[in-house]
Amino acid sequence: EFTLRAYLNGRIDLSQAEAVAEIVAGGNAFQLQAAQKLLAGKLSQTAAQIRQEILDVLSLIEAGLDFSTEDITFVGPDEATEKIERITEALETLLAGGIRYEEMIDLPSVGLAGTSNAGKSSLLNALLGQERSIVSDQKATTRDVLCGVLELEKCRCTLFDCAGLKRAEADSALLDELAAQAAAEAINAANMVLLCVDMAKTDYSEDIEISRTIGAGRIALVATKADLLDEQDSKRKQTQLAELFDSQLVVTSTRSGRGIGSLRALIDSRIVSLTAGAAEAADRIAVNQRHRKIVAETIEHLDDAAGQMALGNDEIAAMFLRSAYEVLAGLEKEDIDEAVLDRIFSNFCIGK
Ligand SMILES: Nc1nc2c(ncn2[C@@H]2O[C@H](COP(=O)(O)OP(=O)(O)OP(=O)(O)O)[C@@H](O)[C@H]2O)c(=O)[nH]1
Ligand SMILES: [Mg+2]
Repeated sequence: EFTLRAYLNGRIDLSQAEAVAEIVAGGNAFQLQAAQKLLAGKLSQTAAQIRQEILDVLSLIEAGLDFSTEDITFVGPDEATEKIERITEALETLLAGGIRYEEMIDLPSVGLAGTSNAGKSSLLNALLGQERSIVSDQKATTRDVLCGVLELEKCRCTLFDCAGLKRAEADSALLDELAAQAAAEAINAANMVLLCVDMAKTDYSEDIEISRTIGAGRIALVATKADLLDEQDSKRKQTQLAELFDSQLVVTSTRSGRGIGSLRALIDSRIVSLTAGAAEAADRIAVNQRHRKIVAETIEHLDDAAGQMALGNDEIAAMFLRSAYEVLAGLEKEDIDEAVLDRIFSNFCIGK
């Protein structure tokens, strides 16, 4: 409501209104920075500058048309074509250098993997601080993939729980198979995987097989149920697991709360470093689908203008340049129809 009013009263332009929506949805500090850039009107400024350049060429061509009977040349066809091409290049750079706004909004995902009964659902609940997933001592309790949003110090991500990953067995029930398949698909798509291994058990062959299918790059090894071992056994087991999985591990217990804070910190730093590319992206302008469409359409008109100019059709070239100018103006506020407005402002929720 307030953003819409600010826009309608001409206090902010459309790309700035979209930046407000982005700040509401932003998942981490980098996304926020990029949105703030947009809010500062950097996209509008760049577009305004480019529009001015279009206007400059257009006025030269039109002046030539006005004085076509006289022997004055304001701009030669080669020079005009070159100017138009330079403008096209600037727009292409804007598109290539822009970060995809939609990509920025997607939260990174972290999955809990492991064998059945490893303590995945308990860990999901402990990390989220709510009883999101059913916990029981029966194997294969969790069937569906379910998730929650994990709010960390530096970033935000989705955390999901799923069925245990296991080897396909000839006699496994259909429901078990479907659950394992859904889990495998979800884990495959995750940015980071918390591989949960039960500290209290002795045979880790299945766990090792699972870790191989996931691939070391995305895994963080989490030892669960530490409260079931005394300190000495726990130490011994830690060394054994670190060797077995060739990895550092976080020791946790959802009963005592041990390691939950460290695990949150680990997820936070991993996800932040994963999205580190976004840090340099913060220098770039966030460009959403609407902006990209406008820029691409402007480029098309400019190409047509350059083509016509080269053919000596100055009048038609001027017409295309005018269209390019008008389309690009759509980035801000001129000639925007209701439908576009509705779409932009429907992204806002009541109360925000
Ligand atoms: N002592 C102890 N028991 C735990 C801990 N975490 C989980 N458990 C128990 O381990 C059992 C399995 O826990 P779940 O969280 O349901 O395990 P899961 O990996 O989600 O199991 P599935 O959904 O069946 O694959 C339950 O009986 C839990 O109470 C822990 O930190 N300490
Ligand atoms: Mg479970």
